[in-house]
Amino acid sequence: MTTRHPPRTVPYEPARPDAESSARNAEELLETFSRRRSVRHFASDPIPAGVLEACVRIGATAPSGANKQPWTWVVVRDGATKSKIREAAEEEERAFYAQRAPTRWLEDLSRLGTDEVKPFLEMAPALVILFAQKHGPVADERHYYVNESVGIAAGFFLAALHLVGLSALTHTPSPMAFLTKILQRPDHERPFLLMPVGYPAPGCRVPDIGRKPVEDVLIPWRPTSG
Ligand code: IYR
Repeated sequence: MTTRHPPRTVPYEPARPDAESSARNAEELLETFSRRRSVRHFASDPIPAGVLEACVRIGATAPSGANKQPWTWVVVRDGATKSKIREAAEEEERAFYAQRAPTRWLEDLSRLGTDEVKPFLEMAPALVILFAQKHGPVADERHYYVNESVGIAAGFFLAALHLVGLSALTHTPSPMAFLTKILQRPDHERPFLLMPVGYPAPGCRVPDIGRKPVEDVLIPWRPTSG
């Protein structure tokens, strides 16, 4: 027998800006987000107290399948653990760049200038490791649309970082099982993203790459008549 309960509800009537402020806000946010870049060179400056926790909490406001919130965020700040993570990541990355990566993939990466050396894993003041929970702590608590949910949460988190002036890299050394081990996470959690977070190093440079024009990504659908 399935048990279905009528949902409990609360009022939701967020402030609604007038059309003009909406348009202005949208333009300003577009400008702000167009300036966001992934960073691979971090200053060692600390992150002000409370800021990173607030950004994680913003990430954790994301919508998720059946509101299961299937994520765990681990924040690493100590040098010893950062060094362990760097060492393990570089071991995987050496195998990737030397053997695993197909030529075509290496070609695509060449304009980013990435290689198997990952000093940012020690330089950044914090590493945020986002884990996706395949199910709840007890296996019969099911989670739904886990990748979609955790991906949206990561997006919220990255947006929050940018809005508070922090930078990050969405790093995916592959495979990432070493993070489960080093950070002592249970088997039902799978490492999803490793994000060094901090301020760009003085003189930081990023690859000269751009975004696709809107015409290439947005189709304003017009129904055809008949
Ligand atoms: N994980 C490797 C390779 C890499 C893959 C992609 I796709 C990138 O956009 C960047 C890097 C690394 O981190 O170097």
